[in-house]
This record gives sequence, C-alpha cells and structure tokens, in this order.
Amino acid sequence: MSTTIAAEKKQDKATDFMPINGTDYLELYVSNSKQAAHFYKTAFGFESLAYKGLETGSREFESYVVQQDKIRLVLTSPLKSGTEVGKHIDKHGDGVKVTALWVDDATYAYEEAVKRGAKSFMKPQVEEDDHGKVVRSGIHTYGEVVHIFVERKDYNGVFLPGYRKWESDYKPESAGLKFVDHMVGNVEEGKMNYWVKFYEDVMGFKQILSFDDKDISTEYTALMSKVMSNGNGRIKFPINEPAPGKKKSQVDEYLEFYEGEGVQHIAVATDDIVKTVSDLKSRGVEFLTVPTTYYDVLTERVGKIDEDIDSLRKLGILVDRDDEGYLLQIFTKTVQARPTMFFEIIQRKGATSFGKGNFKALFEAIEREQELRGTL
Ligand code: TYF
Ligand code: FE
Repeated sequence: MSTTIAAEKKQDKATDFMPINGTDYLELYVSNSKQAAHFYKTAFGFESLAYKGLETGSREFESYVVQQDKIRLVLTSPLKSGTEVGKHIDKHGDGVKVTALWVDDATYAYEEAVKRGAKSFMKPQVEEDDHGKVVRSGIHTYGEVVHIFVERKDYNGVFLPGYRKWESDYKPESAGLKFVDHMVGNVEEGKMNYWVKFYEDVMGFKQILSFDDKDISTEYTALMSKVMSNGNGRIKFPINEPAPGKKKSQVDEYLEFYEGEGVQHIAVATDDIVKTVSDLKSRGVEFLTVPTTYYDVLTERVGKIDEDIDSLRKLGILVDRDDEGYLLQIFTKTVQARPTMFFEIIQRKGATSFGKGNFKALFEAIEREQELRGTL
C-alpha cells in the first residue's frame, strides 16, 4: 500500500463519526416464519441458530434466526392479529424490516445519528441474560425500514438476549455464502437525493458511485442509482429511484407491489460463485437468465478471466470489469409472493463496482419477468 493511500485511510478513520464493523443481522417480517426458516435452510444453505416464541415466553411474535458464515437472517411472524408486524406484512407482504449494524457503542451511534437529524426508532436499551449484555438502539430510514445499532462486545450468547439456541437435526450443507456485500433500497421518484443526503449527514457515508437513466435505460426500464458507503466500505447501500421510461420501470413495479419504499435486493458474497450457484440451483433457487449471445462477446468485453466461460454460460453468471479488477454476479427471481425482493450472489475479484456493464442484459431479463406478470 502506498503511503498516500495509508494516510487517506487513517484520515478517514479519524473523521468517521459512525464506525460500523459490519452487518449484524437482517430481520424480515414474513407471514410464516417457520416455513421461511426452512426455505432459507433448504434452498440457500443457512443453518439454524436461534429461536424466540411461545416456548421462550414470547406470546406475540415468533422469530427463527438462521446463519451462514457472517450472514444472519431473523424471520419474524406474529402469533396473533392486530400487531405492528402483522400490519407490516398486510401492507408490504414479506420483506426486510431491520438492517442491523454492528457497532462498538450503540448509545454513541444513536446519539450522533439523532443529533444529525435521524428520526428515532428505539432509544438505546440494555438487554441482558446469563450470557452477558447487549445494547441496541435504532433509527428510521426510507419507507418503514429501520437501522438498529447492535453493541455486543459484552455478550457471548448465541444471538441476542431473549433468544435460545435453535437445536435442529436438519443441517443442510452451506452454499458458501459469506457476508452481505450490499443492500439496495428502492425509493420514490425524486427521493434518491434526499436519502443520499440522509446517509451523508446522519451516518457520515460517502457517495462512491452514481448511475443515471442514460447508463441504465433499456427499452422500458429506466432508473437512477447512487451508491452510499460507510468509512471502511463494509456497508454499501445503493439507492434506486425510478426514472420516466417508455413503460413501467422495475422500481415502479416494486413500489406498487411493496406499497412503498423498501429493500429491493440483498447481495451476498461467495468466494466460489460457480460452486455456489450450481449448488443453489440444485436446491431449487431460481435465477434470472440472459441470452447466450451475452457469452459470445464476453471475453471481448471483459478480457481474460480465471473462470471457464462455458460454466458461466450454463449457470447464467454475469461478469463485469472495472479499473481494479472484475466481478461475477447473478440475480435470483423474487423470493416471495409479491414481485418485490430478490437476492444477488456476487464474487469480487478486485472490482469494487456494481456491474454497470451488465445492467442492460440484467434489466432486459427483469423485463421478461415483468412481461410474464403483465406488469410492464
Ligand atoms: O446493486 C447494484 O447496483 C447491482 C445492479 O434494480 C442492480 O446489483 C441495480 C438496480 C437493480 C438491480 C440490480
Ligand atoms: Fe447489487
């Protein structure tokens, strides 16, 4: 590393008022937590981690927590009518409610964010059990999504106080998913810059990339996107807004079916995408596909890569290159009843970008799905 870069990094660290260690967990409100947990285990290779529900004295909500390497998903359903969770599901269908961020000091993170204009969701609260204590606090972001700050340095329990270990004899193999690479939000037309400024002001994030409708308009879809990153780059939040196009943008379709702003996709990293995607496919995960002509010009477009092009073609894996290296990525079809959230599987080989060279092929693939749904 050159001294300039080292100095810049040091400087960044010194001015980063919101140090975040990584994604702590994502909580999805779903209509059937038990079945959703089974789906994430069976289809995506997660393992059972923790449980909260009637058997632990939680009378209103049940949550199953599944884990794969650094990725933790909390799947929560109500046990009775009329709850906030139930209302959320009635309005949005299944979707991400909480993006939890792992911090060293959840009280400080909350105070800094609120001082800078964040709307409070949860004041810092100490949660304790036999395994120690956790401090959590939370702020609102776009739509009904919230960020919860989790401080767990004095905790060695399985997940959080209130949960007990979820013992299960059913242990599907890992699919090689490692960590959350980025998480994308869809916001209303005209609101992207509002949320860009929110992440700058409230969390000290910086914009690292931007795409406008000229970069990414196909015959129908048009959208704009800006990517926000925290100081150490472990948290990356692209924010999309629809741009006027010939027909309905995929972002408009999301906003219509989610009935508001929310998380559009969760990108999870692997270090062997060919193996991971073969595995996920064999477990029934469905992916978007591109015409095979994409692969005829691939080497011409991205140069030499380590992977066998034939394997990529068979699986439908996309490739893009930037100044720093290349990346491989693929997108699942939407994973719940409504055509809203989906997953991206990504392997970075140096590249720090998001696959702009694939946008056209990808968005055309999304449009083919929209066509089938009659939502174009
Ligand atoms: O996160 C990204 O920017 C890429 C590309 O609706 C992308 O994964 C952008 C917008 C979108 C789907 C994928
Ligand atoms: Fe992405």
